[in-house]
Amino acid sequence: MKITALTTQLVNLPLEKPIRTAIHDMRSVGCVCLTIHTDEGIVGEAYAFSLNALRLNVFDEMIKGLSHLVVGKDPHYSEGIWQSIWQEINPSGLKGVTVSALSTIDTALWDIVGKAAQQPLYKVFGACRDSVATYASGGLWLSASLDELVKEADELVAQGFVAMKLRIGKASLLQDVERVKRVREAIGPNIQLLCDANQAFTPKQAIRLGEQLQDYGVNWFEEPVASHDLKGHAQVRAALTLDVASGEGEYTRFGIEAMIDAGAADILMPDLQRIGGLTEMLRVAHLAGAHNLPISTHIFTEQSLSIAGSCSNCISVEHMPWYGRLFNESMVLEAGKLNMPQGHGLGFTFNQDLLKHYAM
Ligand code: SMN
Ligand code: MG
Repeated sequence: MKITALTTQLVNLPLEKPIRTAIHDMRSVGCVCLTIHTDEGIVGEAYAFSLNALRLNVFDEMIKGLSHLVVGKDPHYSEGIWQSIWQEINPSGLKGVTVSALSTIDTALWDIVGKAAQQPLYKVFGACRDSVATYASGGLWLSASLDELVKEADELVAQGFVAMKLRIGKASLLQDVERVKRVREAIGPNIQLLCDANQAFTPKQAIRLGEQLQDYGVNWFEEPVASHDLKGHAQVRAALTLDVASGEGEYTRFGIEAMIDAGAADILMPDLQRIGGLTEMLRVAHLAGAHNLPISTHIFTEQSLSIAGSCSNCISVEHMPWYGRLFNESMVLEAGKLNMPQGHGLGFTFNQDLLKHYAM
């Protein structure tokens, strides 16, 4: 089998309403939808995204600028292609948009491998489960009022979620505590409540707040401090019994390794676009496993399910509904868990009508 071409389609998916975290202001998500074509008619599909579709062309150019290392190759040589791209991007940097382009190509290659094997990818990788825990992440934003938070939390429970994530990082500790309290009262003691501070705090602020969050049965405290402050993460982690989750901003196994070495987190959260595709995600999952650490994948829900289905230390995937519109197939939530897709490859194929509708 030979790769014949890489093509991209750029879309901008509007969000229902503008939303905020401590550091993001979001109105839409722009996606570069990549299709890798082969001489046997099988295609591989994956996407990279940028918030509000800003600088999306940079991602597009970076992906297309690697075509010469992909076209003409057998897609089963995913490891060889990964290494040749890694070498090619070295002068431009081994973090950032270069790695995002590598990630997108790598993930699309694996989609082809699964389709050629006529198996869902989690079985190609070596399956360990057929469904995985998830948590609702598409609500409870920092921009929501207290009443909106309670309403959204009720809705998420009604949709069948047994875990959900609240963004924190308001101007005062009291406000954050009040928001956590109100959501906990709304959902009761049996639903997991995760808190994501999106790097809002200094280590001392995070420890003061974390001590109070513990009283509300918060199940993890995500990115309590600046993502690059690994020492600060470790201080927060040592001071609290609450689990610290972090790692969405890290690139490749080298970024995750630094977090592990620093003792920065109890739960590592690799992001498919930043980590280096499914090839590197597998490496990172196994690296974490070697240190007895769990991972929980960051966004990219559909595209990360094969990791959750094949890495026994992957405890959950983040349920982010933003990208569902891209695909013909839908994720299936049952008893609070997401089923592994049974389609061949990634199991999610681009909906061409949608891509045309939202084309940039
Ligand atoms: C997040 C993800 C994507 C965009 C903004 C914020 C957040 C998360 O950190 O973990 O879901
Ligand atoms: Mg986060």
